[in-house]
Amino acid sequence: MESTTLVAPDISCEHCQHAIEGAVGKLDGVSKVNVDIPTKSVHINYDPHKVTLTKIEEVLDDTGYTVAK
Ligand SMILES: [Cu+2]
Repeated sequence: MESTTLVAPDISCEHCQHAIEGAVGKLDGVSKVNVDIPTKSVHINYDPHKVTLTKIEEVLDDTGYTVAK
């Protein structure tokens, strides 16, 4: 199990939090996703054998929250 923190500058409110937690949380291999609104960050625990970081970033992008590099 790996954990990572991604920053998505478009996170601004609880709606964003719920949208992200719903979209990323339903990915196979993601065991935990927590959005912190003040820091605009997404903490994710995932199994790299089941889901890649690239895939997670794609889902965030599709949901409207592009990850800052
Ligand atoms: Cu919002």
